[in-house]
Amino acid sequence: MTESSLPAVRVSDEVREALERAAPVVALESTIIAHGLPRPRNLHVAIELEQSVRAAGAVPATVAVLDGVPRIGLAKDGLERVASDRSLRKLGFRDLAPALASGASGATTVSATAFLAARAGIRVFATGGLGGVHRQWTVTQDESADLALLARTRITVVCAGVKSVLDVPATLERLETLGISVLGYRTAEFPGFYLTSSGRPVDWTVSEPAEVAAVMSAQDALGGLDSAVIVANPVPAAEQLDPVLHDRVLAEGLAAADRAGISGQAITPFLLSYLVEHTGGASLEANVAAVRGNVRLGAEIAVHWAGQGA
Ligand code: PSU
Ligand code: MN
Repeated sequence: MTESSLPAVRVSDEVREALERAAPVVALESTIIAHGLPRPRNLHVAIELEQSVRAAGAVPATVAVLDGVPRIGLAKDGLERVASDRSLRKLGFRDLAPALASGASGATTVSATAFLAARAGIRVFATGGLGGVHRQWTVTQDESADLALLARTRITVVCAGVKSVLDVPATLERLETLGISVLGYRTAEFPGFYLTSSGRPVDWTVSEPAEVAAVMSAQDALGGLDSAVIVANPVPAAEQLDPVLHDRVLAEGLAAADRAGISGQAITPFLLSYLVEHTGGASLEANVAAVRGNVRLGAEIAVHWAGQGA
């Protein structure tokens, strides 16, 4: 897709040329950089992720909105801005039109990134964890817009599941209801983000990037399936958070949030920083390891999808 047919969106020259050649491209989100990882580590991770996509033979397309312009593919100064500008908003897909109209800048969540990437013709997207159904959903009705957007967007998303601060079983039920395919990558269990397994089964397991590309081809051959395929890729066992520590600290964090009367939007940042602090930073290392693995796998899938796999 060219800029002229997508006037509101600026696709970098490198990404546009890759798409025109049908070369492998991997979309990357920016919320994880701006709001998900501490500074200055976030910039180092952002740069490393792009390098790892290139090393695998694909072109990285980090997505963000800068000064009212959705950007697909950021140069170094764009990445630096996303990593350092504390005024950047967090933009879901419903925020895109108001952000464009007002000239706002923001990092894109999974929903906004998947929306923009798919519009530009990018089929593979790698991230850390998806948003999902929050604990206390029956009271708050808090469910990430990621799920609704992925229900109507034909894109393959590589992730390590959803964070255990969410309601994992409820999220899996919603994925089923919404018709989003879930493939365990070399696992029959849905990953637990910080943990290799959430303990919940998945219905389908694939073992190679080429198998994911085959699922994508089958989706196209069927037609009319405008929903996402999730490739659920566990953090390697050697790099996961110690499950005993995870379960203990999460339970303590949930109890602490309850005592402090924290609920709604505030609970996720509270629990995430509680986990980082009370695991001595180990949850952050597991988080980075998970993202790293997903981006590497996303690049391999994109290479196979472009017909260049071995
Ligand atoms: N999960 C993570 N780290 C993140 C996010 C999710 O482990 O940074 C971000 C993603 O950008 C995701 C968003 O799309 O949070 C979901 O936010 P919400 O629940 O507000 O939709
Ligand atoms: Mn929410």
